[in-house]
Parts: sequence; structure tokens; C-alpha cells
Amino acid sequence: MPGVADYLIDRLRDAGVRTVFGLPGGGGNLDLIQAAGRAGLPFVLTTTETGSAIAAIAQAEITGAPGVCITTLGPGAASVVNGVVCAKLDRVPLLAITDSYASGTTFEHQRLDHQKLLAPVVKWSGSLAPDVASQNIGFAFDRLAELPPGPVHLDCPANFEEAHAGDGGLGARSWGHTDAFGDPAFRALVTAARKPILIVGLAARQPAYAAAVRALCEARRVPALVTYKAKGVVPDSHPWFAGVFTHGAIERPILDESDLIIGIGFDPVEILPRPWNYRQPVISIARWEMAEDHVPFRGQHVGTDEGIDLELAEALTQSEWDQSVVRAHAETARRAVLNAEVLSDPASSLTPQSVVTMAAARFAGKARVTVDAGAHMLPAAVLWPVSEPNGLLISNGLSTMGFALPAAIGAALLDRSRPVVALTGDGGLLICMGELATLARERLKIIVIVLNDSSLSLIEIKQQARKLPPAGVALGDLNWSRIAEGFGLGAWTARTPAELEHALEAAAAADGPSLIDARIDGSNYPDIMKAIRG
Ligand SMILES: Cc1ncc(C[n+]2csc(CCOP(=O)(O)OP(=O)(O)O)c2C)c(N)n1
Ligand SMILES: [Mg+2]
Repeated sequence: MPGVADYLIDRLRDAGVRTVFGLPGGGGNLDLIQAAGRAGLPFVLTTTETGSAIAAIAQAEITGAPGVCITTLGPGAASVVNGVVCAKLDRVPLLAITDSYASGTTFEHQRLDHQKLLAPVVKWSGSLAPDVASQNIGFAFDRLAELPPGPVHLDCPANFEEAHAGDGGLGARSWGHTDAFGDPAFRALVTAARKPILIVGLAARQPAYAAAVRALCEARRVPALVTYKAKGVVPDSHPWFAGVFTHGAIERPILDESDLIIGIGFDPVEILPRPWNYRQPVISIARWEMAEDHVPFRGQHVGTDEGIDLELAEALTQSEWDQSVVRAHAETARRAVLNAEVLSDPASSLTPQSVVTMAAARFAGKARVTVDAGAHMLPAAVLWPVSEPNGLLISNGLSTMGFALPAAIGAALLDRSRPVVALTGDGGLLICMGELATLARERLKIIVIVLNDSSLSLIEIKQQARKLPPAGVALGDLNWSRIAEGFGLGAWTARTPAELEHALEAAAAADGPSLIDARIDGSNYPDIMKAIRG
């Protein structure tokens, strides 16, 4: 009989897990790391627990298999919480394994009730105590496979290896099915639409599903807006790509021309928190039922991958959209961001847009890109062209800072030959800069581009909008190149387009990881924000 550690690790590997990330403690974690070594499943040490969760999340998003991270007890469990919340609000299957004291012990030092701590966040939490270990591993796999995806927690007591592995649970996929097309009123609503428009969201990113969405756009001449996380499902270059959907101003003109909004894998967790104010009906077609509190779906069809699209394609008639008008809308939206007023001299200074477009010109298509939370996210998510699902990784439901670097690490470990560009603000990088050490140790081909404005700009903009003086947002003048060199990365500072071009070229040619400190003039962020959000 294999021990529980080997059993769990073997099942994770068989489920498609590619890496175990973590910052271990000295209990059961150590048995898991040894078991991972025996199974040939790499364990990658990160410098923070949240970093380990986010790296695992990135892998899960790309592969569709669960992500796995392990932490020590007490402080480790407390520190991983933001990463676990990221899995919840970004809808990702993540298994978080925390150490805990052996069952029956009563020590107080570092003791925390992990299950209570994580209860509001995880889909399920169980213990690997010897008497329940194998059964709970089964439960954990079942819950990881359920939709919507989300985090699951296993508490791993120091004596868990006393258990024997059994055959608990099946890990069967299960989800509800609601055949809205069986309802004549729902079907008639779809069939009557002359100018339907798709909002494609995070739950449409599986490759086969994405292909079905593109085929539908082509067959029925339907334009598609994509959420940030769904960029690439319908590529920016696709003839029916209509732009990004944020629930702001940027997508309003084309939506106003439509007569039916069809969410495809569109989860309201992704959109700006402002009232839904479209006059036309909105329906949802997805693999799970979406909350209706924010977006008043007129009907929801919940089904399996192929079923959804076949039935939608059948119900829709050929639209009356003019493809050139759709392209014009997408281009107008892009230009509104690209050309937001620039106050400084474009030849001698860098704007957020110029950094994104120059980096994209060199890397888009070849490299995956990860994007952090902050003002820089706005031009990055709109202007970086994406040609495949998960070609751009971003935390949107949670929108956490400190995402881009660990996510890039997770992505780069899946394919070491493919570069990853991490676009981050200086504030976000400060949160997770310890992961530069992970990057350096693993020698990953990641180009970190810091859009460095010495400020928490997104918050500064909000202060300005409320006519408040800047307070609590200045980060100070950090020399990121020197910091990166200290970690062993190749590093360049760029203040002008010419310097940035040189840095991008050098980073592209470098063997290992690199960082570009792009000193930007962020004075047009308010205009970019206005163009996107209104
Ligand atoms: C963990 C976390 N803390 C705080 C916030 C709130 N927040 C969103 S953007 C932002 C500023 C980000 O600053 P920076 O990384 O420098 O990006 P910039 O806005 O300057 O482009 C803050 C504080 C958040 N989203 N996540
Ligand atoms: Mg900043």
C-alpha cells in the first residue's frame, strides 16, 4: 500500500498537475515534497505563499488541471489567503494544502483553525488526519472538478502518513444542466435577434469551446466583445472581434447598436461594480449558472461544451451586422486608448501606451503576457493583441496586485522555451518582488516590465477625481534595475522610446530572466481611464 503522501501526489500528477508550488513548513509538507520528488512532479519553492498560489493558478488556467500549493501552518495559512481568494474570484481550481499539528496535540504556538479561516473562501475544506485522509482526498478531487471552479483546502496534520491510502472518491465532473432552448420564449428571443452581440467571458477559455465561439461568430456573423480574462478566445485580429467588455464606456457604442446581449461563459464577477443599464435583454450561455443579482439575465442555458454552441448556432439566424462597422468600432475603441492625451514630448519620454505597444510589437504572439492590477492594466489589457485563450493572464474577479510576476513564473514553468512578459506597476512589484529570486533561481525566460511612475497611480487618479490632494500614494524613486541586478537578473532602465527599444531587444536576446525599468510619464492615465470607463 502506498503512503498517503505518495497516493495524493500520484493522483495530482494523474489529474494533470504539472508543478507543486509552496513555501513549506516542517510537518507533513516535507513528506509531500519527498513524494513529489519520487513521482517526478517538480516542487518549486516560492518566496511568498500568495506567490505560490498565484503561480499555481496561472498553471491551472492554462492547463485546465488543478493548481497546487503547500504552506506551513499558522502564518503560512494566513499568508496564502489572498492567493486562495484569487482562485475563488477568478474561478480557478486550486488545491491549497496547509500543514497542521498532529491530531490530538494541544500546542498553542502558531495554532490557528485553518478550516474556519478559509471557510468563507474555499468550496470545501477537509483534513488528512489518518482516519479520514483517503476519503477526504476523494472529496477534494470531487470538489475541484465541480463548476464553477474554485479553491479547495486540505489540512495536513503532521501524523497524516500513519494513514493508508484507499480509494476514496471518483473526482467525477458534475454540473447542473438547464435547457433554456427548450423554453419557446427563450428560443424566440434568440431567433428574433437581428443584431445580437456576444460578451465572451472567463468560462469560455477551453480551446475547444473557444473554437466553437469563433465558428459561431463566423457562421452567424455575430460580433464578440471579450472580457479581459477572455482575451484571445476571439483574437483581436479576428474579423468579428468587437473590443473588450469592461462594463464601462469603451464598449458602449457597439452595444447600443445591438438588440440582444448574449453572455458566453460571461461571469458577472468580471465586470465593473456599477448598475447594469442596457435596455436590450441579456441572456447567459455557460457551463454553470451565473449569479443574477448584478446582471439581470432574462434566461440562462447551462450545459456542456458542445451542446451550448450547437444549440445557440441553431437558434440564431444570420445577423444584420455589417462587418466593416464592427471593425470600425473595435478600432475606434483601441485608438481612444492609444491616443489619450499625452502631455509630454513623445520622443523624449515614455507613456504607458508606448511601453505597451512597443513591447507588444516585439513579443505579442510569441510570448504570453501577464498583467498586474493598477492604472497600467488599462492600456495593457486593451492594447496588447492576444491570439489564443489565456495568452493574457490577469486577475480580474479579485484584481489583486502582486499577480503578474508569480503568474508569469507559473506560465513560464509550463513551457521554458516560450517567453513570458510580465507587465506590472511599481506598487504591484513591491508586493511580490521576492519572487524575483524564484525567477532567478529557475532561470525562466521572463521579461518583467515595470511601468514605473513612483506612484499607486490608480489610487492617485481616484484622489484627483474627488479633488483630494495626493496623500498616501507616492512610492518613492526606486531603482528597479539595481534591485533586479541584485537578484541576478539582466536589467535595463528606459526613459525614452529609443532606450526602451534597446532594452526590449537586449531582453529578447537574453538567455535568462530580465527586468526593464520603464520610467513612464503617467499624466495621461486619467484620460485613458476616461476613455475606457467613462
Ligand atoms: C493586494 C491589493 N492591495 C491593494 C489594491 C488596491 N489597488 C488597486 S491598483 C492600486 C495601485 C497599484 O499601483 P501600481 O502597482 O504602482 O500600479 P499603477 O496604478 O501605478 O499603474 C492599488 C493600491 C489591490 N488591488 N490589491
Ligand atoms: Mg505605479
